[in-house]
This record gives sequence, C-alpha cells and structure tokens, in this order.
Amino acid sequence: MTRKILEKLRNGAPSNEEIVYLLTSGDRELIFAAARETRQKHFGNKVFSYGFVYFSTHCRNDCAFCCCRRSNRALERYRKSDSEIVEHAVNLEKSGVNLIDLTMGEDEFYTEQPARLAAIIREVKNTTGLSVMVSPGVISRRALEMAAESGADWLALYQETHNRELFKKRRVRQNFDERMNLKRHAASLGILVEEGIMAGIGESPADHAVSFGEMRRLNAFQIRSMRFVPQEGTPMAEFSSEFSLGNTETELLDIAVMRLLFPDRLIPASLDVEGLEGLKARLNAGANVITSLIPPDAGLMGVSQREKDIRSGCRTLRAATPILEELGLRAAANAEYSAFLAAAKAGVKYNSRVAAI
Ligand code: SAM
Ligand code: MD0
Repeated sequence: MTRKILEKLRNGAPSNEEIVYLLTSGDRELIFAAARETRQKHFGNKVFSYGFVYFSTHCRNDCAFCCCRRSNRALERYRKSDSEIVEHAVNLEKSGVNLIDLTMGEDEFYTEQPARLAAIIREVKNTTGLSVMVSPGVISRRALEMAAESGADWLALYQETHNRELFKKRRVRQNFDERMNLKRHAASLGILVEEGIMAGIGESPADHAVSFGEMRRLNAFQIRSMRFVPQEGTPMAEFSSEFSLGNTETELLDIAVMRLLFPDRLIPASLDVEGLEGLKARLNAGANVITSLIPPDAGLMGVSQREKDIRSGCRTLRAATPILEELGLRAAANAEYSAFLAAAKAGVKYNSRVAAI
C-alpha cells in the first residue's frame, strides 16, 4: 500500500485518506527513503541554515502551549537592545548561517511602534548582508508593509492547526482569519511565507492532511511541523495527545510527507525540539534547513527548548557539520541560498544544479 501511494505521489496529488495512511500506517523506512531521494533530486546535497534571534520574550498573547504566554508570571523575560540584536546577528553571520530569523513575542514595545521593528530588520540586513526572516506574530498590515520596505524576505507565522475549533483552544482569544490573512498580505507584498503546524496539540491525523492543503493554497515556500513540547507554567504542561500524534515519529513523518508533497520547498529540521541529537533523524526524513541555531553566549532563548544545547555550543553550524558530512550533505553557501530566494520570489522553478554554478 505504501509503495502504491508513493507511486501516486510521484504522478500527482494523493487523497487526504492516503496521506493519513502514510502518517499512521505506512512503511516508515520506505517513506523516508523516498523523501531523501526527492530532496536529492531538487536540492542535491545542500542544506541551508538559519540563525535564530529571539529578541523579545514579552508577549500579549496567552497561547495554551507556549511558555511565553502572558499568564506565565514565573518566566524571566528579556528584550534585547538594537545593538545587542545586531551583535548576535553578526556573530551568527560569521558562523556561516544563510539567514537571520528575527523572532519576538507579540511585544507591545514593537507592535505599538512598528518603526522599531522595521529599523531592526534594516540594520540586521545591512550589517550582515544576509536574508532576513521576521517572526513577529500578528502585527498590523502597516507594520508588515514597513517590514517589507525594510527588506524582510520572509514572514514566519504558523497557524499551528487549521482546525478552527482546536485553534480557538490553543491560540486563546486570537483570530484565525486575521492570522491567515496576514500571510496572504505578505505574499501580496512579495514577502515569502512560512506556514507551520504543531504535532500533538489534540488534532487528528486528518487535520495534518488538511493543513498540507492549506500550505499549498498559501503557496508557502517554507513549511514546518514541530512536535509540541510541554511547558511548565502553562495549561498544557501535562498534556498528552489522544491519537499519539505529537511524538517525534509524527514530526518525522510530517517532514517526509511534506517533502513528497512539496518537493522544491524548504522544510526545517529544528534544533528546538530535541537539540543536536535530533538533527540526523530530521535530515533523514527529508528536511533541508537547519533552524534554531543560537550563539552560545548571547543569553538568547529557544522556544520549545529554552536552554537545551545552547551554552554548550551544540546549536551551532560548527557542531552540526559532522552530522551533515556523515549523511553526505553539506552546508549551502550564501550565494546558493540567494539563488533559491531569487527563484522563489520570481516564481520560477528552482534548479539546484544551475544555482550551484
Ligand atoms: N510570537 C510569534 C508567533 O506566535 O507567531 C513568534 C514566536 S512563537 C514562539 C514561534 C512558534 O514556536 C509558534 O508559532 C509555535 O509553532 C512554536 N512553539 C511555541 N511553543 C511551543 C511548544 N511548546 N512546543 C513546540 N513548538 C512551540
Ligand atoms: C525554530 N525556534 O526554527 C525556532 C522558531 C520561528 N520562526 C522559528 C520556532 O525552531
């Protein structure tokens, strides 16, 4: 059955039932092997890498899953100054990453004064010369336009689930359509969109298949699944998923199935779930971007793993390199990443071999 569905995938879109079969009952090794083969065909042995700068952990939201939810009074929060942000971005650039992901909680210091966010984007872009992703939560349309004018290449804004009822419970008092519409607005401004789901927050396998459809409708150029990691001080601290979705296996199968459904898109292997020891499995499932690389001494947090592997220097490209080599992969150069972005923005097919010349 797995072979039959994989064959169908090569020649067109499978049904949601077939996607659910792959996620729940498929032959995992066959699926992972097909995903690796697809990545090789479209990206060769190149893997991109993103530096992560979580520059403010203040947030007006109360997401049930997130340690930075407003009600979590026990969390020690920080807001980095502009010069600190630029310094960390420069250190990441020197370490060889292709992009800086500027991430914040919905901090009113920035949401009320969008010029502050725009200035940081411009400064990071000009100083490092790298591409910039902004992960600011739901900001105003004007704020997004200012981010675009400042050179933001990407908006990362994960719906977590496209099941509206579940969204209501997890992104408490937030508006489903407002979040989706900001992504559509980004696309209309020429900003690339990253869409994502969280595995194990109470969804069904069929919800994942629905989300893959939404990713396609959004024309998201980067797509992710991240396993939910329970956080102390939140209502989901003891949560475990009814369908056993949410374990690492589900995240890996999501990665592989997304690779097969979206052969030429970027799919993260995030170090924010299992740290460096989880990298190999995610690359073996067909991921092609290492994300959540964090400089060791910057006092910056991860999201779902606040501290794991940061101070030891294990969330660096240097630490990841032997794993890439072991798998016959290599870190892509900035010119190779820029070639991908240029093709994505121009709406032309990315050709790894041409880009490598
Ligand atoms: N505040 C912005 C927002 O909500 O879009 C950006 C930062 S937010 C922390 C980035 C992403 O981290 C969320 O969209 C969610 O997918 C992920 N995340 C947060 N808490 C998590 C958890 N406990 N386990 C797994 N992923 C988590
Ligand atoms: C990651 N910790 O890539 C980061 C974060 C936000 N754009 C990304 C969730 O895993």
